[in-house]
Amino acid sequence: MTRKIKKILIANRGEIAVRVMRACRDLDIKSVAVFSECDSTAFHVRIADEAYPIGPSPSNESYLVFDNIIEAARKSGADAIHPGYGFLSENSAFAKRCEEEGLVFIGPKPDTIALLGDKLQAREAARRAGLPLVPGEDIGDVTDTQAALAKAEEIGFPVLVKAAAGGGGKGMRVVNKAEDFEEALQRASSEAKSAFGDGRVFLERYLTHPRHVEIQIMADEHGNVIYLGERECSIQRRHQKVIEESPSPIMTPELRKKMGEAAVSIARETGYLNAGTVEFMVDQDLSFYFLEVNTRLQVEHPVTEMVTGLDLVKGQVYVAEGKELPYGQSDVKLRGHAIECRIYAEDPDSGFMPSTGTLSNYRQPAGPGVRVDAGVTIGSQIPIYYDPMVAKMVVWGSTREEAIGRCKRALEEYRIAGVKTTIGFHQTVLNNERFVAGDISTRFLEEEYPDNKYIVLDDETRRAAAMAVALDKFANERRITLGRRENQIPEQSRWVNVHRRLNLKRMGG
Ligand code: MV4
Repeated sequence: MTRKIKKILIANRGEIAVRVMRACRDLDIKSVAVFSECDSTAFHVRIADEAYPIGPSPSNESYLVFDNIIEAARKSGADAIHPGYGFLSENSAFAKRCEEEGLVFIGPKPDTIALLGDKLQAREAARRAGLPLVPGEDIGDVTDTQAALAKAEEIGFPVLVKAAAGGGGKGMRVVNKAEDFEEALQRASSEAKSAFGDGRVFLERYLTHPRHVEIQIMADEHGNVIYLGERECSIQRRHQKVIEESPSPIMTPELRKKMGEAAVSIARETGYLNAGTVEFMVDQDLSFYFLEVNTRLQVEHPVTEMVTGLDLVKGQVYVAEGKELPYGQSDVKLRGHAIECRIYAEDPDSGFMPSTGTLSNYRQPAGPGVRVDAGVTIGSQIPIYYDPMVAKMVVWGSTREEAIGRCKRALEEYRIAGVKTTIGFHQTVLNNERFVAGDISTRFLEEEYPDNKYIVLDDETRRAAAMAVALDKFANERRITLGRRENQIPEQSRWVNVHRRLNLKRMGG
């Protein structure tokens, strides 16, 4: 059965609300924004066809309140709700409420969201579907420490205690030796109990240097389930992704097929519908293990869009209308390389503290292979209430090397004033030798930059450096014209030298 969606309410804010609204325009569907008090003039409100207030600034009084969102949907006459990511996107009770109200929830069925939100049930579903799992055990009764310790010994240390209701790194504890086990187990369980109201935990053998590689999937009501390649997301700090790319530097066609088919298997096992992501860890020897399934459109979805040429949000709407996926597995061809930098309003020089304020200047990069998904524009306020990500800068190149080059060029073009941003930090990582070689793991940032010691340049210094490089290049070109080729210095070392000079100057040297 197909149903035509004519108007979508976007139960979100910022760049993802804008992204979904753009898809609505492309599909000739009306869009409805909702906004909290501090968001009344926000960019997503201006892009929408209509907009409704849903309460005070704190998200638990606005973007998270079922009734307020349902009421806005009623008033506007929307026939569907897109939840974006975060907020209510993985809330099975909200998806159910939408169904009860006769609204299409653009995402999986409530039961699938509930099942995969429970990491123990997700693990069992993965087992049934034949996915590779890290050796592990359920801890039925956390008070039976003897039995739990026996399980840990059997798995072998180091073990990781994970909360069943956790995910995304919440409620995890590494235990290196038997003596530390009992305390870690009790703490993890009571933490999970107070954070999620669910103290169930399980154990897994702890992998010390895994890569985080995830597979994008898409499923329709007609039994079609496809995978759309992978995203490498190992560059993260404290479970917050910083840079994502596709393809993964370690991927081979054979491994992609194996991981893709594994992702499709768990989707079939759980009756999955719409867009989703199956997360895996990949070890140094290229063995891979199931982690969890994210039942939402992810922040980093544009990376997949850039290499597949497909519009995932459009696909989500098609599938939600009950239509067949407009593309099959054989239509999915990966072309070139995409890299995403998540630009946060955070200060890398003070432990990545959120930096709030008004954007007194805002200018985005553009040009070949550059896409910016932003939730802000010049004059926008960065409120304290929500995630401080201001934009995603995504670049495409025909090779990884070209993508890295364009990424650096685009970061230099960025102009943001009024708040501190992570742009300088991204530049540091993009110049890191190990990153350039693709030699990364989830430990990359802590290993390369212990104690948050990044060489981060402020906007003024970056601009001065860019000008100095340009001057240097100009001078060099003149020398070349004059035939003095011995003066040519490789681009990389020139850049580094200019920074060194500027840093010395700044320090009075
Ligand atoms: C692990 C692991 C090592 N061994 N499980 C973190 C978030 C959640 N999705 C699972 N996570 C991990 N599970 C075992 N058995 C290491 C992590 C992990 C991680 C995983 C993906 C991306 C970033 C990470 C950062 C730290 C730890």
